[in-house]
Amino acid sequence: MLEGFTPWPQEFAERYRAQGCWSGETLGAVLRQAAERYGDRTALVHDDRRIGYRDLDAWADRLAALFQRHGVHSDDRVLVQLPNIPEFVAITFALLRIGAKPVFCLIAHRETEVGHLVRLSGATHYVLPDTHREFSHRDMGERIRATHDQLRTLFLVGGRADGFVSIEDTDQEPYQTRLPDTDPADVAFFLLSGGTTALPKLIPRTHDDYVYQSLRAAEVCELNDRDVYLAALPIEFNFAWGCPGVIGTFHTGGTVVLADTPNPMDCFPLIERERVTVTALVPSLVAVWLEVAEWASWNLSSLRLLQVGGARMTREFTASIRPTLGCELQQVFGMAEGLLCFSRPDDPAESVLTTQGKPISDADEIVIADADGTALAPGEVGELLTRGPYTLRGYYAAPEHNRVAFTADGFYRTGDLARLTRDGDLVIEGRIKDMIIRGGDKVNAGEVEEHLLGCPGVRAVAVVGMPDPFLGERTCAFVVPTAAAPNPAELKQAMHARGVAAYKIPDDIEIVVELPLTPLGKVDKKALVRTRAGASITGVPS
Ligand code: OOB
Repeated sequence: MLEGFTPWPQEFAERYRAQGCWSGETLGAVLRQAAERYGDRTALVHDDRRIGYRDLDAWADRLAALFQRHGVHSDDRVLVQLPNIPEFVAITFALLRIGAKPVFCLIAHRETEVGHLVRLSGATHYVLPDTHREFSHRDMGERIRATHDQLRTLFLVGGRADGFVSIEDTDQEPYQTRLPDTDPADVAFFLLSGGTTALPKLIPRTHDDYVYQSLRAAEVCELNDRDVYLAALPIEFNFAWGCPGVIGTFHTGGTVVLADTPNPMDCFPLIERERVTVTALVPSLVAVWLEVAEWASWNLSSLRLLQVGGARMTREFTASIRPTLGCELQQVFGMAEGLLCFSRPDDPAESVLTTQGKPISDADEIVIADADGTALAPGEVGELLTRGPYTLRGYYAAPEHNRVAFTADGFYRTGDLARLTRDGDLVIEGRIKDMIIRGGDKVNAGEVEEHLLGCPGVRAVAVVGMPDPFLGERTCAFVVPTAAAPNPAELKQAMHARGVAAYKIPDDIEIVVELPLTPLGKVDKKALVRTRAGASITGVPS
């Protein structure tokens, strides 16, 4: 077992095996089996590239050999920062096959975030694109390597350069990696937490837990080998990777179509051309799809199921989806940490419109608790706590944080406020964690505050989410300056210069004389939101 990983207690592991949740299959084997079963059926489509299951499997093997040749070993952590391209999938399977642990970074991450992830994960290797959207990842990689001695090899996708290994340099001869004796109960890869603390944490996902999650999600969505899943969201996002996403589609032999962006102008032509049947979006993107669908003439009739999750929606908004897009809505409450709740195809129409459904596994345990941890009755709003066969038991190498993030009996404290309906459906009512859901991105208020405090001229700062008709929430920073007041544009520039991902730079910065305080002397963020929020929003509530 990887050091720093908190496994499930033995009693639970035995239970999940006995209940048939954990099958002992590894993720590397999922693709191998799909290649054996589905052969030349198309596994992946991107632009004009179409890759069959057998070819994808063989490609992953050649890449596994390349990684081994360049010193990637079992248990090594490898940062993977790539857009939605077939290489992402082949490289990840190659790493899984040799027992290395991919750490999924967002493509938007810059030096600050990537550097943090290198240190946190102890990564020794980094896979990156040459350039993406006019940003030189290669230059950023050089700079990060210069300050992180532990980073040994940088693997470049889509280019060649001195000091980098090109992933095109695989041997051509057929090669089949002997799947190493991977322990299915061990870490397969790492996801990033949206974060309840200032800096993102690493979420270890095991083979057992992720094979089960993606398979159950595929079953609930009734996926079969004729389904075509559009990966509109970035595939490093749990939602698009395994809920059921890419991995769930591979279980059932369907086809995954990779979109470059989730914008309708990219996705609608793909839906028409590839006869896409299923996709997943966050609410702020659904709003854009609905607008464009009103006038666009692409044929979207193949779409049978739209999964929507990641942020709250009003009933008015959910009710507009089916009439406009002509497909079923599935509400999804999910998190990189584990628990997934889905509404089901045969749920009553009203509960699909107004609830986030039920957990995908009978072995998931949910408790709604008050501030003292006492379980509340159905209908009462409290913090959502959860435990189950695919919900983590500890963040990677974070013992102190784990003491507060979990209850004594291993329930994860989600930081979400929720209630259960009489039928047992989950309804998310708000959050107690200090996080902003800005469109599809989770922005940690504390992290942005720390960056701003590091900028010249900032004495105190509070970052809050303000209602926004397009993003759901936008990030607003209230800054108390030192004697020389910085101007908002300079502050944004200063954050940018620190190498922070663009989506974390506040949308609005307001210079204030002081911050409101609670009776206990803490910054009163609720008061800031109450007094500053303008017109209330209609579509996507905060
Ligand atoms: C998904 O995952 P993360 O890890 O980016 O964010 C998790 C958090 C939740 O704790 C909750 O605060 C919020 O996102 N959230 C929702 C929600 N679904 C997630 N808030 C309200 N309503 C919902 N339906 O966001 C994610 C992962 C897998 C599937 C879907 C979403």
